[in-house]
Amino acid sequence: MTAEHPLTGRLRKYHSNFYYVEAEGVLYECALRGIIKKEGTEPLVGDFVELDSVHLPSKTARINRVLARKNAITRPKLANVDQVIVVYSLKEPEFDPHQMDRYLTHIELAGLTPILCISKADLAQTETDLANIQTLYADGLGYQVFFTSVKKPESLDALRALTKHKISVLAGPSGSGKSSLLNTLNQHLRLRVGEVSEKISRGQHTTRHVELLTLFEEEPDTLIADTPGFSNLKFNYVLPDRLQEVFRDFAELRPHCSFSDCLHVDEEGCAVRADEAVINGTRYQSYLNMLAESRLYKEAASVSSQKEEFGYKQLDRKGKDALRILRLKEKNRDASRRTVRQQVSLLEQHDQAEESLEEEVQESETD
Ligand SMILES: Nc1nc2c(ncn2[C@@H]2O[C@H](COP(=O)(O)OP(=O)(O)OP(=O)(O)O)[C@@H](O)[C@H]2O)c(=O)[nH]1
Ligand SMILES: [Mg+2]
Ligand SMILES: [Zn+2]
Repeated sequence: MTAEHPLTGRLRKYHSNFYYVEAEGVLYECALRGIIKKEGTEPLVGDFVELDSVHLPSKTARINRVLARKNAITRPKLANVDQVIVVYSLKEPEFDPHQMDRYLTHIELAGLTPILCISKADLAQTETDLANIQTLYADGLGYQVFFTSVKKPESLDALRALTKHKISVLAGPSGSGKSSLLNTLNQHLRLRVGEVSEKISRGQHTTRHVELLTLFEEEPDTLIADTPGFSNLKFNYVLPDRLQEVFRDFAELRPHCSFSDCLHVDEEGCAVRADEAVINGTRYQSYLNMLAESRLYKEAASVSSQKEEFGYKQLDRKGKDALRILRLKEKNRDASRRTVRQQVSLLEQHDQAEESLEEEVQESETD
């Protein structure tokens, strides 16, 4: 390494305020150059970074620069990813199509095509359990769907083949069996796995950090990220038009809607709604739930940009009115459901709690 050719590597893990960077076969424990923190451009696991102050004997260095990334996902937080595999168990925890749709949509919004792994297939009571999922997601929507069980390691073969020479991420709820899958692919990994009963009663996460792992020494370009489980993905970061765009269910009919900005709810001349039988009812309900969050986001965004233009007082009121009307609309649609506003705020609280989880764990581990 010279001044013209500084050492670069890939960030594998962030833990207890240290960044672990793999460069030329060595894992360096790295601190971050102050300016990167100041600018708020901290690297994500999967990022390529430039190192300085490299000290080989102690395997320490400093991250001097974060190189441009080709993509990034926010939950779990990773950069430069080739594919995301959503691991959702058939049972324990019970398969939830609305949650699954949230994961799929979140990944599509990041510009990636999700792959579905339905784990714990050994817990299927009837063949129909599996067939229904296959019909909806594979035959209907064209996603790749794999059914796996760690009790039948050969059930992982097809999934394993798909990960070769790629950077893959396992995402999904806590307890769905992400770490167990990796342990089954390579017993030497010995990742911690949890007890389902414990998780349900205590809301425990077994995996605490995102980590990019080399699955097999002889295949250094195959990397898989094990990640902490999460749920309650919210869609208050995306505009409604973009949301409907990634919903592949609408792809064929969308061009025939009368209005180009149709959101396929109750607009006149909507081709998607013209024949209710065309779109799966469960999927459509998932869409409506996400759309409600996305609309709130749009309202809030437009109010805050107007505030900048026209001054605050007047528009504060306008913004509150907009939210109140939305709330009422939602209430009318389903009186028994919590208002979307409340849902969003609950999700925000949940998210903050999850984000502080890593810090808490780090603190308790260093105690
Ligand atoms: N019956 C059955 N149980 C499984 C299977 N895969 C995993 N489990 C069990 O599910 C539980 C949770 O597995 P983990 O691998 O810790 O789940 P995880 O997704 O990594 O969870 P987090 O790290 O908290 O996100 C463990 O008790 C596993 O033994 C499977 O294929 N079949
Ligand atoms: Mg795990
Ligand atoms: Zn439409």
